[in-house]
Amino acid sequence: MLTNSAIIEERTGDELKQLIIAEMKTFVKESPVNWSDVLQGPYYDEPIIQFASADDPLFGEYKSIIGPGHATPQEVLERSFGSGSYSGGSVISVVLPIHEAIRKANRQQKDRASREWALLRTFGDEHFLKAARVHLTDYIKKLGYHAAAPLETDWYSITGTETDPVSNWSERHVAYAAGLGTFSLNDGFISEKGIAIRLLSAVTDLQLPPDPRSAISHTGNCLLCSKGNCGVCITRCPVQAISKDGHDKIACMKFVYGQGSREWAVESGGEAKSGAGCGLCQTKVPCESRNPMRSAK
Ligand code: B12
Repeated sequence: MLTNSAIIEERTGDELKQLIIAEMKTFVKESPVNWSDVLQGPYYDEPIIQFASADDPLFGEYKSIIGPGHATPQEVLERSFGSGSYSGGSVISVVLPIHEAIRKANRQQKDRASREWALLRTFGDEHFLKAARVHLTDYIKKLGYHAAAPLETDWYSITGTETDPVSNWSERHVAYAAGLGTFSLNDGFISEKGIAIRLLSAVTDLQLPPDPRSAISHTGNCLLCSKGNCGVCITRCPVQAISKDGHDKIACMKFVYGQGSREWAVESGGEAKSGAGCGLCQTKVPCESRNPMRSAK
């Protein structure tokens, strides 16, 4: 059996990427946290995993695109492992496609999330994403490297919840940097497995070859933004929070995490603090489970 240092020394960067990808695919397939007895199925299907360089200048640009508080990968590593410890690294981003049965249930909905989507919000989002972030960083540590998942740190926060909610580590922007897809009209992230997904990420000092970004713009996978011929998510939104001009985050947030949503979460078997979510703009839309621009090109 190879020791951890032998695993590192004898493998190329691409082989190490494949090890991490295989580890996360196995975790998603086998973790009991990714299983609902109530739904008799998993929350998520096989993930897509890609990598960005920690030194990608885009992370610096996010200080103006998102806000000055958005952390760079260097800041993530230095906050966890000490200032002056930084000498490069990688950002790992994971797309988790939502299982078909949960998407199908939400497709039938017109006014609020389905019971299945509400259960996903508590157990798939809050419980499983946490378990997967911890698993990913633990695995990299076992390989002998530092790793931190920003959403598991004590400095991670969401501010401006009354006016313009914004976090200091945006999983969608990280996924964009790793070449996993683009934003949509409604702000959602459209990957090759569509928009009905969840995202997680971690930063490591292990230097791995980055994946390329091929998107023509930051909204390149959105049919309406790219070809002007969609807008189905506008009609799906139960609170008219989406228009051709974009996404009203406050109207969305009040509905998605408000009192009614919390009550529906509990009634469905989830937790009040998670809310039921909504996701109507992510189901029964052309980008639900694929990149619609792939077939439209
Ligand atoms: C705060 C938050 C919300 C807020 C605000 C959302 C928002 N747009 O910011 C509210 C409460 C409204 C919300 C709602 C929902 N959320 Co939410 N939310 C978050 C959270 C915690 C932070 C998001 C954040 O910081 N955004 C930063 C701001 C700046 O991003 P933005 O406004 O979207 O970005 C725009 C600009 O940056 C712009 N842009 C301009 N110029 C440029 C240039 C470049 C190069 C780039 C890249 C971008 C760019 O493009 C973007 C789109 O217009 C993340 C988890 C995380 N930490 O990432 C989950 C997250 C974004 N939410 C998620 C989900 C699933 C939902 C809901 C479906 C609810 C549910 N669970 O059922 C709805 C969907 C709303 C929607 N249509 O996007 C998923 C996203 C899945 C996806 N496919 O996109 C995330 C990633 C959670 C997760 N771990 O998977 N959410």
